[in-house]
Amino acid sequence: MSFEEKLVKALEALGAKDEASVRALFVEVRDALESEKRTLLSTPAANDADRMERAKALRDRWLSRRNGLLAQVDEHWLKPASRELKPVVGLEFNQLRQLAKGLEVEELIKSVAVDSRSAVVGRDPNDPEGLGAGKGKGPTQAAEAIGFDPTLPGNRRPLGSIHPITRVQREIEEIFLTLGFWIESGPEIESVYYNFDALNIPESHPARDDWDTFYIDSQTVLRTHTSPVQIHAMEKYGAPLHIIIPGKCYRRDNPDATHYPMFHQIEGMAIDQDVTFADLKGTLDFFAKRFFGDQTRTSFHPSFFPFTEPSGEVAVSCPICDGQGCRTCKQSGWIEVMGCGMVHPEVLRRGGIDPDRYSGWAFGLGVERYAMMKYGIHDIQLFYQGDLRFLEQF
Ligand code: FA5
Repeated sequence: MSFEEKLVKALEALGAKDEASVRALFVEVRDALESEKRTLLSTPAANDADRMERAKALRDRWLSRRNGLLAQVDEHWLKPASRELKPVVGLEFNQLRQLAKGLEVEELIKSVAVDSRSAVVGRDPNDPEGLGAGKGKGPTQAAEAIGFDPTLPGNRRPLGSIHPITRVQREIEEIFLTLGFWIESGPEIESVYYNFDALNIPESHPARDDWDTFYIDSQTVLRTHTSPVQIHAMEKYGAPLHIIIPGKCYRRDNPDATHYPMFHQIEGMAIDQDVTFADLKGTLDFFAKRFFGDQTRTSFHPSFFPFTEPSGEVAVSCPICDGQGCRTCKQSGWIEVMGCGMVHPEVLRRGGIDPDRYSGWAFGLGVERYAMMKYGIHDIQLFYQGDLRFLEQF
């Protein structure tokens, strides 16, 4: 069976029932990825356009969000993995994702460029210093072989770049992946039950006004936050659980400098035995230092969310003025960056987890806010106006 055929089968159907057999499957996938990359780099291209086209095709084959090979690993191996195998599948999947970063077109073009330069000077790409001298072709033949005239001025072809929101989302994901969390996702079109009721927000609760949204019909909404995926994940995997949930959310908010009707959140959730608020504080303090810099301090204030008890807001010392007070932090020295708390026992129960045996914490943050702080952007609307003068800066 080819590795591609294996990707559309569940681990169980492939007989992968322990860590060793899961690892062996991932080795096969990684080998295939590296071999396809090597083939691309070593096959001469007719011209720049041909090279770019082939680089994009390889990138899409592996990384296309919809049906790329990595998406299939996610769909058929990671998501349905049993509770016992989930950690090793998650770990292997993360390593595969790291490796697959080398297939982004910018990276491939860089590698091709290094390869081409090596060929032009008649050197082996694995021997850029030419230590195995005499083996390479002469400069002219090599340049002809790859259809490249080094005497001509270079052709600059505009490359798309990664949207700042995606960039920041990936950066946050990486921090939690290194801590052993895995990525979970859920539907953007959500039932009223998961968006509200299961999160301890009954129909009469005033919090429904704060999270007013777009209704598809009386029982179906565009989700207002990523928190409903807490319930989906608990139902699916039970405890213990360590996940982050990035995704789009929608609210009936008028656009202004800090609000948009569509935005992105990242939810985090950890459930296990004896999990305490101290674990939550330690994890979020670590995260803040990684994202904003080692000098960052965190501060927790009491707050209210119906699905956590106790609940809090986390503030970080202003990364612009280091807590001295400036325009960005409105002279307070602090910036609020997320809501959090201990998962309410009723929410655990709704997810099918026994609150007498397990406890957990959760947080939710707005990605746009992080991107605005990171890049000093003062109007959220810039992210979604599609203005190239703005986007090309990233
Ligand atoms: C929530 O949505 C909670 N679900 C977060 C949570 C999860 C708390 C788990 C406790 C435990 P809140 O409504 O404050 O909380 O939204 C979180 C973040 O989403 C906000 O801080 C803000 O950065 C972002 N956000 C909310 N509405 C918008 C909007 N219209 N435009 C852009 N960002 C928004």
